[in-house]
Amino acid sequence: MFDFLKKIFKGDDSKKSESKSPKQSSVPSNKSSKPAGKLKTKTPIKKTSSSQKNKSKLISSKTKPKSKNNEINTKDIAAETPEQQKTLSFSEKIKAGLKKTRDAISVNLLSLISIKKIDQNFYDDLEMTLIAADVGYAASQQIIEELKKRVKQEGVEDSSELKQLLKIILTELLKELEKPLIQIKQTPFVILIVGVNGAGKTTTIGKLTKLLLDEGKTVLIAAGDTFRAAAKEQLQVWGDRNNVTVISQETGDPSAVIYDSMQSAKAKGIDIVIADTAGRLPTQKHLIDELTKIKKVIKKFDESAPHETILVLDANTGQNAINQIKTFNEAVTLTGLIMTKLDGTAKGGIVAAIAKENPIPLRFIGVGEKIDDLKIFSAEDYAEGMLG
Ligand SMILES: Nc1nc2c(ncn2[C@@H]2O[C@H](COP(=O)(O)OP(=O)(O)OP(=O)(O)O)[C@@H](O)[C@H]2O)c(=O)[nH]1
Ligand SMILES: [Mg+2]
Repeated sequence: MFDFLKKIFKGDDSKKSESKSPKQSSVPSNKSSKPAGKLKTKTPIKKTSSSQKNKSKLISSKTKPKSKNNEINTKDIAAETPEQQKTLSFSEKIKAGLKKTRDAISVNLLSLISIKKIDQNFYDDLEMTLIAADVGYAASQQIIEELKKRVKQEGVEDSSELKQLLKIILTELLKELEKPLIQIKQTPFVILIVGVNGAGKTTTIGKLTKLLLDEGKTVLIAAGDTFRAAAKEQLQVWGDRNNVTVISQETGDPSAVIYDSMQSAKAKGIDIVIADTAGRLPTQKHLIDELTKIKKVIKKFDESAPHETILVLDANTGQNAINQIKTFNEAVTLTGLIMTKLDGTAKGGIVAAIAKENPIPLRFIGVGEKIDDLKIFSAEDYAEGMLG
C-alpha cells in the first residue's frame, strides 16, 4: 500500500498543511520507436512562483478567449493565489467540500429531529431528505431500516444520539467503497483515466500527480485526449505546475500517445504513468469501443497494465453516475472511481447510492479546483462531512 495512504488513514493531518516542493520527477524525453506519430515531449519548466502565476493567469477562464465550438471549449484552469493555496487539514477540507450537501441534509434533519417524535412519519421524512441528497432509494431504505432496528435495540430517544447513530450507519455503508490504491508492484504503474465530457479528468490528473509526487513517486503524464481542442495545453499547464513531463503527439491516436509514454517512462525509470483520455458519453458506443482499443494497445506493452482504470465522475451528475459506472465498467473493467466537484453540489449522497448499487472502490474525491483539492476517500470523514 502507498505509504501516504497509511499516513492519512492514521489521521496525520499535519502533513497536509506542509507545502512541499515537488520532486524533480522527469527528464526530457529522447527517442521513441513506435507506434508512428510525432512525439512531443515538453521538458518540465522549473517552478518559479512568478512564471507559474503568469502561466496560470494567461490561460485562466477570465482571460482566455472562447473556442468557436462550445462542445470542445477549453476548460477553466484555476489560477492559484497564495491565499487560495492556504490548506485546511484533511478532514476539515472534506467537511468544507461537503458543505452544500451537509446544509441540505442538516436543515431538514435538524428540524425533523427537534420537532418530531421518532415515529413512522419521522422515518418517512428522513427518507425523503436522503433521497433529495441523491442517496438513492435502495440505499435510503437500507439506512432507514438499519436505523429503525438500532433505535429500538439501543433505546435511542435523544436527538444527538440519533444523529450519531445515523452517522455510524452511513459510515458502515460507505466503508464498501473505502479501498485505497493497490500496491505498486511494477513500474511503470499505469493509471488510465476515463469519463464523460467535463467530468474533471484532466484537473484530477493534475491533482493526483501532486499527491503522488508528495509521496516521493515519479510521474509522467500521457496526453491521451487527442480530440478536444486545447486538451494538450490544459494538461501541459498541470505538468508545469507539478514540474513533470507531459507526452503528446501531433497525430490523433490516443493509444499511440499512451504507448509512447509507457516506453518513455520505462526508459527513464519513472514510477507512474497517468493517461488522460477524451471525454465520452456512455451512449457513444464507438467512443466507448475506442477505450477497449486503448486498453489493448497498453497491454501490448505490458500485459498487466493498466494497473488502475479509473472512472472520474462529476458529483453533479446525480443518479446518472450509476449508469456511467455500469457502461464504463463493461467496456474497460474499472478498478476505481474518483468523484469530483463535491464542493459544488448538494447531492453528495450519490456516493452512498454507489456504495449500495455498484460498489467500485472510490479512490479519491475532488473538493475544489486547486492542486491540493484531491483527497483520499475516507468513509468516516465523508459521513461526518455529510451529516456534520
Ligand atoms: N469545483 C470544482 N471544480 C472542478 C473539480 N474538478 C474539476 N473541476 C472543474 O471542472 C471543469 C472541467 O474539468 P476538466 O478537468 O477539464 O474536465 P475533463 O473531464 O478533463 O473534460 P473533457 O476533457 O472536456 O472531457 C474545470 O472547470 C475544472 O476546474 C472539483 O473537484 N471541484
Ligand atoms: Mg480533459
